[in-house]
Amino acid sequence: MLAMTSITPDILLKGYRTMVLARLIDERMITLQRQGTITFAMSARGEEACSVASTAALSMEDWIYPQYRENGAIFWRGCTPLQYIHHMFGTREDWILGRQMPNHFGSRELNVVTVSSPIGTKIPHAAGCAYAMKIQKASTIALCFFGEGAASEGDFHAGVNFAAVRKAPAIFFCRNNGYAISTPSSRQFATDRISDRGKAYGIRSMCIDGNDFTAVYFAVIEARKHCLEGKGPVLLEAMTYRLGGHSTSDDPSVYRNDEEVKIWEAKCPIRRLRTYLEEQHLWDDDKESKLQEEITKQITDAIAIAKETPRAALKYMFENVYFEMTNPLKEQYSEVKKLFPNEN
Ligand SMILES: Cc1ncc(C[n+]2csc(CCOP(=O)(O)OP(=O)(O)O)c2C)c(N)n1
Ligand SMILES: [Mg+2]
Repeated sequence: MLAMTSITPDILLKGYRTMVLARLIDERMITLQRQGTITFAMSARGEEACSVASTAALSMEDWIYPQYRENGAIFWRGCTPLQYIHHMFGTREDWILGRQMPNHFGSRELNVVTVSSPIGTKIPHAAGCAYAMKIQKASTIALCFFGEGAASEGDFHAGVNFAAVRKAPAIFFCRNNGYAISTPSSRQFATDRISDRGKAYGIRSMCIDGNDFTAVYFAVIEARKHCLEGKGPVLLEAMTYRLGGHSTSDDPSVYRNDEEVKIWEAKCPIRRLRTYLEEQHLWDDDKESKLQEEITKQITDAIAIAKETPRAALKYMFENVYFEMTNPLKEQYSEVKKLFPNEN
C-alpha cells in the first residue's frame, strides 16, 4: 500500500503542461523528419506520464539516466523548446554539440545523463552512481528509465543485482510499453511482469499504471523515500503503450493491428489527467486552447531559429573526447574533412 501523500494543483498543472509540450514537440519533430528537415525522430506518444510524473517526484539534485523516450524529464526540469529543437537539429547550440543522434539528449546542468543508443547500458551506470551517492552520504538518488526490451539485457541483471547487494539508492523505472521495436513483450519473457523479478533480487518492486500521472508520482515518491531510508533500490514497472512507431525508421502497421492501438488511445495519460483537472475545476477548454496556441508558437519560432543556426562543426566530433586530441582522432578528423572541404 502506498502512503497517501498529497499532490498539489501546481504539480498537476505543470505536469499537464509538460506532457502537452512533449506530445506537441514529438509530433512536429516526426513531421520535420518526414519532410527531410531532420534525420530521425522518436516519440513518447502515450508514455508521457512515465517520464513527467516520475521526474516531478524527484529532487532536482537526483540524477536521471534516460533511455530515449523520456524528453518529458528534461522538459520538467526546464529544458526549453528551443534548446530541445537545437538538439534535434544537431546545431551548434545543441547541448551535446551534434555528437549524437536526435533524441539522445542530456544535460549536465539538469543532472540528466546523455542518452546512448545501446539499450540497458545505463542500468549498471545508475547503480554505480547511486552507490557513489550512498558512500558520499548524499541525500540524493539515481533514477534509471529503460524499456521492457532493455530488461532482457544482461546489464539489467548486473545493475539491479549490484544495487541490491550494496543497497544503493536507485530507482529502476521500467516503462513496459508492450514492444521492443517489433517484438511484443510476450515474445521477450515468459512471466507476466518484470516487477516479479524484484523478489529474485531481494528488493522492493511494484507494478503501476504508467498512464496514470498520480499513480506514477506517488510510486516514485515512495520509492525515493525507501531508497533514502537506506532500504535499497526499488524496481518499478509502469504499464503503458507505445502509441507511435518505434522511431521514424519503423512501420508498426506490419506487426500490430489498429484495434490494439485504439484501446490504448482511450487510455491516453494526457486525456486522463485533463479529465481529472476539469473535474477539479482546474482546467477548461479556454485554458486548453491558450496552452496549445502558446506551445505551438514556441515550437514554430524555435524551428525557424534552428533552421538558421549552422550545424555543429565537424571538429566537435573529435574535440574534447580526450583532454588532447589523440593521433588516431586527428587522422579521422582529416579524413572526414576531405569529404566536407567547406566545413571545419
Ligand atoms: C544493446 C542493444 N541491442 C539492440 C539495440 C537495437 N534497439 C534499439 S531500441 C530497441 C528496442 C528497445 O525496446 P525497449 O527497451 O522496450 O524500449 P522502447 O523502444 O519500447 O521504449 C532495440 C532492440 C540497441 N540499441 N542496443
Ligand atoms: Mg518497450
